[in-house]
Amino acid sequence: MVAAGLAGGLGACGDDDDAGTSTGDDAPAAEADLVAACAASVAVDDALDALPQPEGDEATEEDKAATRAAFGPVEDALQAVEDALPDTPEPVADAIAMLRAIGESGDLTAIDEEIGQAVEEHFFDTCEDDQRLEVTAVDYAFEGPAEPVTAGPARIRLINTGAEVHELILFRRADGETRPAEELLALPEAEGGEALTFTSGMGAGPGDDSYAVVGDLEAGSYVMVCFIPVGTATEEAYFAAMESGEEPTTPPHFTQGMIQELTVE
Ligand SMILES: [Cu+2]
Repeated sequence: MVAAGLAGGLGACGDDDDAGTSTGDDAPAAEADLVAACAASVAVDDALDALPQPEGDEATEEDKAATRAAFGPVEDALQAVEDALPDTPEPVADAIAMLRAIGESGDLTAIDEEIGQAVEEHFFDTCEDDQRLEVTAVDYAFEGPAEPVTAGPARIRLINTGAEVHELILFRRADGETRPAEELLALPEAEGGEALTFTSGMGAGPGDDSYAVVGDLEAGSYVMVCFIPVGTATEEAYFAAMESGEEPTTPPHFTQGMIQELTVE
């Protein structure tokens, strides 16, 4: 299971000291088009998701070549963000510079999750016209999001106010699937994968937030699940346990109540 927000944070290795700053001496200041910028930022996420992903922890030369060859739509979307925000705010400029460097190297494992989260936070805060879903994680339950949740693009913010690490893994039930979520999660992997499709994931340590964007949240029946083992108090402990490869000795949070239905209309 992937805890996107957490997993990425660990692998952060792309130190970008040369983050782009807009020069802007030669052109008159153009107006920012926030609606276009917000839409373009969702298009960036969609285009990134559509890239071929490296199989292992490191990108092979073949992976890198495939990423470079498929990077065009990402660059188009980045350009649209820049065009919409002529005076590009720093978190956005940092993310654009990072992604362009990846477009050149083709190394998708160089994504810096801190920069990624900073730009998602920026757009969550400024894209007031977008559907924004706020979910609070406590020990051991989800609170929110406010309903109704409607189909289309959605920005998700997970706020961890608990004492343990939490994640929000969002699955969509297959159409016509009516069994309870607990039953579906207990199925063998192949069968469970047919009943529940991974839609989005994010994770945060105690007191932290994390963000994710779903380009097109389809109408349907969803379930939010936290798989973090009981007693995981820090992100360091979480990653150490993941890397050890050993089975957790405590049950996952969803067995303690951290599982919630979500209907998208
Ligand atoms: Cu949890």
